[in-house]
Amino acid sequence: MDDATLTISSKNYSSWSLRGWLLTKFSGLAFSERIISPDDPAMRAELLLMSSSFLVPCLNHDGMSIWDTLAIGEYLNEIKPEARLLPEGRARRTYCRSISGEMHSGFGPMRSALPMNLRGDFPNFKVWTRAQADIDRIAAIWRDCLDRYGGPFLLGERSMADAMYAPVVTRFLTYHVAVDPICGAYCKEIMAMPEMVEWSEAARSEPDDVEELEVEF
Ligand SMILES: N[C@@H](CCC(=O)N[C@@H](CS)C(=O)NCC(=O)O)C(=O)O
Repeated sequence: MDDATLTISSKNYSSWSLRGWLLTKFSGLAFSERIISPDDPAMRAELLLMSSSFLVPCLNHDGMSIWDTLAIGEYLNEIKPEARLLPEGRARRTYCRSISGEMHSGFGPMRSALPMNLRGDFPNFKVWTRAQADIDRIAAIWRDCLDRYGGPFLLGERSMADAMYAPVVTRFLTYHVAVDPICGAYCKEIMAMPEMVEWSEAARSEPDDVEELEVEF
C-alpha cells in the first residue's frame, strides 16, 4: 500500500533529502515523493504544517509526521526491521548509530566548504584545513568500518550509515578529493547502488537555476 509520502527538496543540492530518500528506499516502504521548492512561499507554509522543523526530509506515514533524518531512519527500522537499517548484533548496531550520529551532528566545515552539488565538477578545488580535518576523520571511520566488518558497506551489509555518508561520497567525487584505494572502492560501491544511480539521474535532469543553494547544505 502506497500510503507514505516523503517530502524532499532539490535532488542536486539537498544532501539531507538524499539521506532520507535512501533510507526510505532501503527500508522497502512504498512511498510517493513530494518535491518542494525551498523558494516557494506557499510550499514553505505547507511544509511547516508537516515538518515542525521547517526542514526536509519529512516522512508522512500512517497518520504521523516524522521529521529529521535520524528519526526517519529509526522509524523505518521500527516498522521494517527486516530491512536491517540498523544491523544485527548490538555491537554493530551501536557502531552504526555512533557513526550515523557523528555524521548527523558533525563535519560542519566539510559540509559548508564542499556543498553537495551532483552536477558540479571542480578538479582544482582547494580544501581548507578544517574541512580537510573532517575529510580525514571520515576516511578513518570508513577504513575502520571496512576493516572491522569486511565491507562492501560500512557495517558489512547496507545500513543506515551508508545512507548517512552517501552525500559525502558525492562530494568527494565532485570536488576531486583524493582518497586512499579502500575509501575509493567504497565510493564506487555507493555510486553503483541502483538507488544512487536513480537519484543521480534525476539530479542531472533538474532545472539548473537554484544557485543560492550551492552555498548551503
Ligand atoms: N537535521 C536535519 C537537517 C535537515 C536540513 O538541514 N534540511 C535542509 C535541506 S538539505 C532544509 O530543509 N533546508 C531548508 C529549506 O530547504 O528550505 C535532518 O537531519 O533532517
